[in-house]
This record gives sequence, structure tokens and C-alpha cells, in this order.
Amino acid sequence: MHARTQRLSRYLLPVMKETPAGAEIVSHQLMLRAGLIRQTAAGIYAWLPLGLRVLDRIAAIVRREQDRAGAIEMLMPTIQPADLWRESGRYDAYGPEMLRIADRHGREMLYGPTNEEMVTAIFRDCVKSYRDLPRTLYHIQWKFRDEIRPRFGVMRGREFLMKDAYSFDMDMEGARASYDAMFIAYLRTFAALGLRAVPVKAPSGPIGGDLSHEFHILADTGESELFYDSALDAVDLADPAAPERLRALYAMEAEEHARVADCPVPAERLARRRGIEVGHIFFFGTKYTAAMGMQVQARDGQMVTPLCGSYGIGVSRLVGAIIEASHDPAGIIWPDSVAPFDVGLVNLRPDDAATDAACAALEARLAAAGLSVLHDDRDARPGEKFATMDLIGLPWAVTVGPKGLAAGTVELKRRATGEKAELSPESALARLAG
Ligand code: P5A
Repeated sequence: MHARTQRLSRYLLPVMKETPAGAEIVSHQLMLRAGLIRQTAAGIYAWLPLGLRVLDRIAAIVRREQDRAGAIEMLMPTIQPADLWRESGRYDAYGPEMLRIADRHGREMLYGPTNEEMVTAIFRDCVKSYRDLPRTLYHIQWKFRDEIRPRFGVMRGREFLMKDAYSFDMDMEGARASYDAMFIAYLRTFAALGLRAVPVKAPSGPIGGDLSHEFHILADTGESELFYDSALDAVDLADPAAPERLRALYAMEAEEHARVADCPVPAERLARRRGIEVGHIFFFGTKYTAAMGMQVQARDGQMVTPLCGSYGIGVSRLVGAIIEASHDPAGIIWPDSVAPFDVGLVNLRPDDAATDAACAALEARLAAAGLSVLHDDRDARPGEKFATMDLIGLPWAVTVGPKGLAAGTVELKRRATGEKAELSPESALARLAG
């Protein structure tokens, strides 16, 4: 849990006026300028206090929807023994993207790029009977992939935070149900984050079927090119039938689309947009359980190799994706659900005792109403304070100064619309707490 209120005079918020060199896309520029992250090495970032608050809020929404879907949280380590990956045959297959390390005894280790092997080994060693299936386990943990070209800040980092879930089922019917539960959880998750995600059918390898999907946020800076039925844009995500409707509608990455001989979508309905992949779900059957010798006893006594799927969400990538989808020339516009603070409190005259007292009282009352507050009590010019607030994109700003106070008002501003109102502090509180 983060502190509910912070004073900027005692916080760490290194904002920048200028666009930093080398940051090609707007989310990367804004994340650096708004003091959310700092690069420590290529593709590796420190999360500064404001950035960490956003990352944790996104993770909390992801966690809530995983729990709601019946998945069980655990935590596996970042460092894994190479031998685990020899069991599945992936140690040699994975290539230079895997960061391989040796410990002091010369034992081969690696920084995990994903956890299929580890979760399968744990589950195999704990579970012997059909009574313990189905189960879906997940964790939210840092990964490392030594990407050849890390770019776009946290969008394609080398170290990044992923939610990865793994399902274990006795039969195909169960495996499909586990997959569908995650599919729905993903749509709910992205909607709760204020995003519109397009599920795109991905090639599902030798197993076939329609059991691999990528989830893309539409944005011009996305790395993928998508072709999809524009009827997708009209699907109401709140409709209980939305998952089925979305799944039935055509959506493909350009490369896959090019292979489709007869596109079922008439040309005038075929939309072509760029997308950011924020999630990817797979069904892979017995690939790891068979290679790693996992069997459970079925009700009839037969030994069965469980069927599995894995389900990823790029938690740190989402911070960038949300900014790509929600900003203006002045800065970030956080959706309410993930904003680092609900309210920015702009104290125009911290040197004026009455203004300072009014701000302190408002800060306390906003916090008591359950809102998080970043109080700008710095000794700085109003223009600088307003620019900072716009840049960091908190949903609301309350501005307090001696003139307003004399008239009994403060100014309430909604970041997303720019709408402003002069209100009594009471009314401002009622509006924000309501
Ligand atoms: C699914 C979960 C997997 O790794 N194994 C466990 C499967 N899938 S994935 O598509 O390779 O990754 C899942 C999501 O992680 C994000 N992601 C990244 N984010 C930032 N930087 C990276 N270098 C990076 N690589 C993957 C993506 O959102 C992806 O959908």
C-alpha cells in the first residue's frame, strides 16, 4: 500500500521540460519527463515513486481479475536452474534472448524469461490425483529477455514485469474452459484499465484450433499491424455476450492476414490499424507436462498427462500502452483506475499562512474521503505548478490561492476535458468524493 498523501516538497518527482533525446515515442518521452522511470541500462528501468504507484495499481487490477477468474496467486523466483529447462528441451532452443548466469559453484542458472518449466515442475511434484485438477496458478514477477533491440522504454524492455498464469486440466473440455475463463478475464482487465483491447487470433502451432490469442491496444505507434472487422469497434464490452462476439469477429496480424486466401470481411468493413500487444494467451496441451514426466491418476485409475495453457499480460508494458492511448500535448491523462494519485492539490502560496492552512485542511479531508492526494506545496511559480500537474496527468487538480479563498472558492479542474469550476471547498470535496 502506498501512502495516501504526499507533499511534493518532500517527494521525488524529477520532471523535465524538454523532450529527452533518444526517446522515440510519446509514452517513452512522457514517462521520462513525468518522472515515472529512469533508465539504468539498455532496456532496464528504475521505477521512481510516481511510476511505481501506477505499476502497482495496474498489477492490482490484473490480480483482482485473475482472482475473480479463479486463478490462484503464488510467487516463483526470477532466477532458475538451467537443468529445469533441459528437462523441457528449451535450454538450447531459447537462444541469446536468455540471460544465462553461473553461480559461485559454477552451476548454470538463468534469469527467467517465462515460467512454464518451473510451474510444471512444482505442480508435478505436489499433485498426483485428478482431485487436484483443474487448477490455474499465476504470479506477477519480473522477467528478463535479452532483446536484441530494446526500445520504446518499458514497451520493449529487457527487464519487465509480467503476469503469467498457467492452467492444468485433465481433458480437452476442461482445458478449453480454463482458456475461456482467462479470455474473459483479459477483456475485463483491459476494460477496467480504461483500454479497448482487440483479441487477435494468433497461430496456435501444431495443436491447431482457435486457442491462441494476442490482445492489442490500438495505437499508431504499435509495433504490430492489424487487420480486423470494424464491427469489433462497435461491440459493447459491458454486454455479457461480448467475449463470444469478439471471438467470432475477424482480427489478424498483417503477416497472418496475408496468408488468408479468402478474407471473410468485405473490404469496406476491414479496418487496418497498428496495435500494441499487451497480452498473449496460449493452449499448448501436453508440451511441458509430457516432456517433464507429469502424470496424474484419473478417477478410473488410468494415468493421464495434464493439458496446459499459459497466459501472459505485460504489466510494465501496459504503463506505456495506457499513455500511448491517453495523452495530449501537455502530458499524460491517466484513466481514473490507474492514476498515481486521484487529486493534485496546487497550493499557489505556501508562504501564505491562510492558504497553507486551507490546503492542509483540504489534503486531510480528501484523504479522509478515501482519495489519494499529491500536494504541491513547493516554493515555485504557479505556471510551473500547473505545467507539472498537466504533465503528470492526475485526474483532478484543486487549486487554492489567497484570491479564491477571499471569495470562498477553490478551482477544480478535470484533466481529461480541461473543464474548470470555481467552487467552495465543500462543494469541491463533495464533487470529488461523490
Ligand atoms: C504466456 C505467459 C509468454 O511469455 N509464457 C507465460 C507466455 N508470452 S509472451 O507473449 O511472450 O509474453 C507475454 C506478454 O508479456 C509482454 N512482454 C513484454 N513487455 C515488455 N518488454 C518485453 N520485452 C516484453 N516481452 C513480452 C507482452 O505484453 C506479452 O504479451
